[in-house]
Amino acid sequence: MRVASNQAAPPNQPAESLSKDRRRSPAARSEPLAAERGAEPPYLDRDDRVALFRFMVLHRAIEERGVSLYKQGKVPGSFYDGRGQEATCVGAAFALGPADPVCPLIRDLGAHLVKGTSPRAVLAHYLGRPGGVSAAREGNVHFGDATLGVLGMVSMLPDMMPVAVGMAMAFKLRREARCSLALFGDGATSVGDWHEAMNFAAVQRVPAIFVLEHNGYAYSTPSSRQFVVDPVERAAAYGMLGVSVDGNDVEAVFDVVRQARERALAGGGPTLIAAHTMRMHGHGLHDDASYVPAEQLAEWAARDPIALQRARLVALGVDVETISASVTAEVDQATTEALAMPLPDPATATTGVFCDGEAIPMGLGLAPWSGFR
Ligand SMILES: Cc1ncc(C[n+]2csc(CCOP(=O)(O)OP(=O)(O)O)c2C)c(N)n1
Repeated sequence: MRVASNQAAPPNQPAESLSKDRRRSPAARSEPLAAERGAEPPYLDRDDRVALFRFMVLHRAIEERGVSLYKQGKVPGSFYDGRGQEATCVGAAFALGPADPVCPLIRDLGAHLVKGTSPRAVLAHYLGRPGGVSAAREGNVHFGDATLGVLGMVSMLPDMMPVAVGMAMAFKLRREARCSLALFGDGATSVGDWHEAMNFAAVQRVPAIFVLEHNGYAYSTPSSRQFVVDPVERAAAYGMLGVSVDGNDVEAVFDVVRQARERALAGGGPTLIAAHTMRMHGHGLHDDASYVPAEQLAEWAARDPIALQRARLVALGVDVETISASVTAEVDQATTEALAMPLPDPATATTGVFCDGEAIPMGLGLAPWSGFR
């Protein structure tokens, strides 16, 4: 089910709020307007559809490299990836404006990348190097770059949801045309904070978007042993719209989040989006996911989000091999540079952990905007 658009499409953000180093200048576009594009999905031109594909490929390639480095003993701690869930985080982040903050989970590297975090910084973070995101002070997938509007994750159960609601409340009180977005797993929906955040957000009609990554398992607990009613149906009980979407279809995810954002900025309050997807690996590398039936994984493998977008682009005549090769080269280069960085000085271990000066403003439009029309 798709959300019906509730207003004419506004431009995503005023042009003056766009970062100078944004990925592409809207003025540089040669594509026709959406209304003239026929078969193309609304708001996405060919460049956008390619960008969505590239971000997903980059997400997967960086994590594959992370797994390899982890197995070589070069990544401290444990390692978690989002294989199979790339479309949900990439599609959701792509629909945000440059000043809209996002609270990603450990599975959502693509959201960091869309917001402008560099592969080099991510790999350096995995490797514990000072050049990593937030100087590699957190666990290897708990990171965020506040200047880009990406919040480092506290926990996924669902502690970032009240944080997203708080930010949205601030935007409402300050009358800023911004919204916040929180991503969380189905395990989070059984915890009290989730209900408090949903209720408060609906009562206050804050501009927040909640994206549930419904991957069927909370760690090893299948959804059937966690809830009887699909969590998306709870949205109505709180007084907000609940929408289900194919979480492996990056363009569909983009579209529901885009519409939720329009609604939020128009004062229509929060939206709960349930993106149905599959975690193709265990909770972390220490978990072999032997509790997941092989047939279930095979079914989802046949619906791989990257393969789906790839097929679309091939039909459009896009040279996907060249894109994939450029991603590999970018990750190779980023890995080389990250490995060349010195390990941190232990004396600096607590530097920057606590705020000892001015707080960093949260994503004041510095993030390169995806730039969809
Ligand atoms: C408050 C809190 N309790 C427990 C944990 C340990 N823990 C981390 S992830 C997880 C399950 C998460 O399930 P879900 O949100 O569905 O995410 P998935 O692993 O399926 O992607 C648990 C129990 C935690 N991180 N924080």
